[in-house]
Amino acid sequence: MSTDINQLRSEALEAVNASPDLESLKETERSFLGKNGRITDLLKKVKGLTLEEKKSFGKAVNTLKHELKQSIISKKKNLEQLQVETQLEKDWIDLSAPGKRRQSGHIHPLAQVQKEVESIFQQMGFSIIDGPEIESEFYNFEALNIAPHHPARDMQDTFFIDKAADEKEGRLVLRTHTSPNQVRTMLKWGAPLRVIIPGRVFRNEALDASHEHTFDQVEGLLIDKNISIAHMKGIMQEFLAGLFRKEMKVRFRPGYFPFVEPGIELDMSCVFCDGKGCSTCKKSGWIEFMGSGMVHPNVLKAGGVNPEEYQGWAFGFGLTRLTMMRYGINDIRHLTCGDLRINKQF
Ligand code: FA5
Repeated sequence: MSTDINQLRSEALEAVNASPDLESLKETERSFLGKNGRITDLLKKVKGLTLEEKKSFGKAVNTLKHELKQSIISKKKNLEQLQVETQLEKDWIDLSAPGKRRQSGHIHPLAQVQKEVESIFQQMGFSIIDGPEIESEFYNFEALNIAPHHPARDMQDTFFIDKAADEKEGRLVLRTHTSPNQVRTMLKWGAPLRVIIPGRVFRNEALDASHEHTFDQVEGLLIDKNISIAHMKGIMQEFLAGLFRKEMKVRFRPGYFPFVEPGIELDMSCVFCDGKGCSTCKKSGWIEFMGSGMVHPNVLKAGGVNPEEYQGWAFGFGLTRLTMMRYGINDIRHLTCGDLRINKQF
């Protein structure tokens, strides 16, 4: 009997010792001390023994039971401690390790300049208006005093949308300039008006360093009583000085646009040489900046504004070309080619 107990004892203690985790320790405990465990079975046998046998065998089994329980408790503690340590090891972070730099986007140079333009005009009381990129022939041409077969249509080679024509508004086109919004804005808000309309325009152009098929313009429109071109001169000088952060001069030349009369080309003093003459301004000291003029009475009428009561001026400049000038970009195609190495410089 005592040999059996000794044998069982070493098996039980060995099994406890060898349990690799809490789960298998529980299993070991069950197999020795559970309802049908091997030590429990021995205890059941004690009942049938003589008093003398009970004293020695019963005592030995109980001692074994107690010893095993103690061994299980201490093993459990060890395993729990081990579990905590493993978890800590898993969770360990090297706080001194260098961080991972996340790439963050930034505003495209065109959008940066547009924001600045909007902010300067807003400070002078202009509202910012948006208009559709897909236009009707009516707003893009007719309402702007450009009749269907007028040669002036050739000045802006147009992309037409392949869709049935609307009887009143004609075919759909990708707008060739932001000017259609002159009439749209007058029809919507009436006079007086003081707005700028930035936006993307499209022309079937032969591409080169200064010509894109898709580029941005900013339209300006001011309608009120007793308005003259002198107001435009003041506003544009103020605007350019705000944008380039130095005193700027402007000059007028005659220009032709069917929707203004008189039509004016506005030049600004060269930002690179301050009017002294350099290679950018071809030694003239001036840079062509925008088309403009007094809004034609036919355009005012198309916008529902009485030309006897109100007059005003309009202008349109290339935001893409302005951005090139602002940042010294020598090829317009860089701006929309999608190469991040270019955008990241600004
Ligand atoms: C116009 O588009 C007129 N709507 C401007 C206007 C508005 C005149 C109101 C009178 C009153 P123009 O075709 O010149 O005008 O274009 C205006 C500006 O757009 C140009 O000065 C130039 O800066 C820019 N631009 C024209 N074509 C291109 C092109 N292919 N690529 C980049 N910029 C261009």
